[in-house]
Amino acid sequence: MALDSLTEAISNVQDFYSHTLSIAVTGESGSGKSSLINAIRGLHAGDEGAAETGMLDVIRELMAYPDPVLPGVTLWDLPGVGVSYFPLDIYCERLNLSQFEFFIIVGSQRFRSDHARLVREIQRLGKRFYFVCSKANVDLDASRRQRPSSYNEERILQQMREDCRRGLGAEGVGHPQVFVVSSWDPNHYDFPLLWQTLQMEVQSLKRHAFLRSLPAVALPIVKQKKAALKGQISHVFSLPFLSQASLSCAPSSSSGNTCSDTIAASSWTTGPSLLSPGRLGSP
Ligand SMILES: Nc1nc2c(ncn2[C@@H]2O[C@H](COP(=O)(O)OP(=O)(O)OP(=O)(O)O)[C@@H](O)[C@H]2O)c(=O)[nH]1
Ligand SMILES: [Mg+2]
Repeated sequence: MALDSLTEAISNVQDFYSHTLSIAVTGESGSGKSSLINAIRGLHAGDEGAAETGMLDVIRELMAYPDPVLPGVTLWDLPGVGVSYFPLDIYCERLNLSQFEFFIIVGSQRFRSDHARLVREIQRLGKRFYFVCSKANVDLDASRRQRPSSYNEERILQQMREDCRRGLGAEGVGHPQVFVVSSWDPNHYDFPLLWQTLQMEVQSLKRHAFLRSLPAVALPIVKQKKAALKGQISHVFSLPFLSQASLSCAPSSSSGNTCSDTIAASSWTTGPSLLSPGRLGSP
C-alpha cells in the first residue's frame, strides 16, 4: 500500500516535469500571431519549422509549435478572430479555449471590439493573458514620415500602450500586461521584456500546476502515515514492559510532553520523510 502511494507520488512528480504548458496565441486575423510565434521561437518566416505567415488568411485550424527555448511549452497558433467564416461565438466554442492554460492576444496597432470580447471570454474561463500590440514599426514609420520634426519614438510607444490599457481597463482588467512589439524587430520596443516576462510566467504557471496536483499526491500519504502511527502507538502501549514504564511517564513539568507525544514525534522524525518541505516545495 505504502509502495503504491510512493509510486503514485513519483509518477505525479514525473507528470509535472513532463507536463506541457499550452499557450494560445490568438487575436484578429492578420494581426501578426504567426509572426509573433516565429519571433518568440527565434525563427524568421520561411525558416524550417516556422509558422506560415502572409497577407491572406493562412490557417483555419490550430497549429502547435513546441518552443525550443522555453522548456515544456507549446505555443498554439489559433485562427484569426473576426473573419466571416469564424465569428467569435463559434470561435470560442469550436476551439475549446478552456484547454489552454495561458493566452497571448495579438492586436495590430489598436485595441478593437473583438479584443474586448476575447478578453471577456478568457476572463470568464478564469485564465490570464498578455495583450501584445504588434506591428509597432508601422505606426512609428507613419509618424516619422508625417511629423519628422516632432517625432518621438518613446512617446508614440507610450500612447500605444495606454490605448491598449484603456481598452482593457474598460473590460475590468486591472493592471493589464501590455507589450508593444514588432515581430520583425525582436530586439526592440517591448519584445525583450515580453520574452523575459513570458519566461518567468512559464515557471510560475508550472509551479501553480504542481501545487494544484499536491493534494492528490500528499493526502493519501498523510492518511496512511496517520493510520500507521496510530497502529504503532497502540502496539507500543500493549507491550508488557511499557505498561510499567508508562507509570513513570507522567507529563514532565518542564516540557509538558506526554509519552505518546514523544513516541509520535520520534516516529515522524525517524520515519521516511516524504513530506519534508524540500521534496514538496521545490518542483
Ligand atoms: N510591418 C510589419 N508587418 C508585420 C509585422 N509582423 C507581421 N507582419 C506582417 O503582417 C502580415 C500578417 O502576419 P501573420 O503573422 O501571418 O498574421 P496572422 O495573425 O498569423 O494572420 P492569420 O493567421 O491570417 O490570422 C504578414 O505579411 C507579416 O509579414 C510587424 O511587426 N511589422
Ligand atoms: Mg497566422
